[in-house]
Amino acid sequence: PPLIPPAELQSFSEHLASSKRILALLGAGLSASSGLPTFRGAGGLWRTHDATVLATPESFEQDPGLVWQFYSYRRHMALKAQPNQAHFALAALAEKMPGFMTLSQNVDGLSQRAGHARAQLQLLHGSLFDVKCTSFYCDFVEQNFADPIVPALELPIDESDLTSDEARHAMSNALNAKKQSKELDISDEKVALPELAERDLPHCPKCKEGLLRPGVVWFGEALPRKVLHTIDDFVTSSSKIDLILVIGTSARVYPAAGYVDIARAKGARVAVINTDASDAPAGGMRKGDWFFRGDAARIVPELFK
Ligand code: BJW
Repeated sequence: PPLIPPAELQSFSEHLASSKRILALLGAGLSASSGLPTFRGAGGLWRTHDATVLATPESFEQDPGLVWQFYSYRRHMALKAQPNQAHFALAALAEKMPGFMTLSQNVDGLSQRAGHARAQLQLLHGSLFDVKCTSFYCDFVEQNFADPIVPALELPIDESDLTSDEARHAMSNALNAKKQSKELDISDEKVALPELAERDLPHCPKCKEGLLRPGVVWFGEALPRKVLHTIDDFVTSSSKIDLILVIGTSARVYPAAGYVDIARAKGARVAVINTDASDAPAGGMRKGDWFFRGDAARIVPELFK
């Protein structure tokens, strides 16, 4: 059977062709086929921890070492992952259409690496590769792609299947060990987590005191003000939004999910791309909406052909 029912593809394509103002709301499902796990459902556990519980200021307060291990692991995985065809298709649409704006909940950097124009890409939940000082008195923020960000966060390597010669070499040369990809998967609870002292965690190079934290938005925290303003401007500067694409997101986290209703209120038709037929936006599906069921990495490029 075709990936997308032909009649639906046609009605969508016609609407797309006549659209001038388009929003895309992206979630973790977009990067699923790049090998990065989603938050809810299968893969939402990191070791024994619910990923949405680790993504809170309370968890960081309680156990900054564990939370840094979680984020350091995800930085590493995101750097190893490659953008998929959907990331590239969205980047190409942005280039073609000045009235297109992407609202991404993803922190993995894959849209940027697919060449998505930054002015048309709003990062609602920050980035794994921003770090900021936690001290109230310090305003330090930077982009940081170092992997690991500090030596203590180096992934442990599996020495059991190395020869003793290799093991000795690997111990003295972590980089080489990485190349041999003997590193252990610390998302697996059976793998022992190295113990970390607070002084081994990333510290602020500016105030020399504060602990650094990932520049992502945790539950209960406000989204970046500049991002919210830019989206507000996009929405209010036009009397009409033609279409909102809701791609690979459970659309349950606010204020992100609220953009679906905001777009609808401006006349937008909604196209959902999701592997799970039950993951419609909170208000449910309406007449004129499309639900394209399947892997975003395969469906999105077809939709923009
Ligand atoms: C595929 C696929 C494939 C799989 N192809 N599809 C109103 C009502 C109720 C609560 C609130 C409200 N307003 C605010 C709240 C509180 C809270 C909230 O929304 N809670 C809800 C859970 C109820 N919101 C907040 O706290 C936000 N802040 C806030 O509101 O601040 C107010 C404030 C103002 C002023 C001062 C102070 C405060 C902040 C929310 C931050 C969310 N952060 C996280 C972590 C980011 C860092 C990190 O990555 O670690 O963001 S949580 C997590 O959820 C992450 C994601 O971006 C986000 C959304 O998840 P997403 O992307 O949808 O992933 P999944 O796993 O849920 O879904 C994947 C989907 O893909 C599924 O549907 C699959 O089927 C599908 N899929 N493979 C296509 N191959």
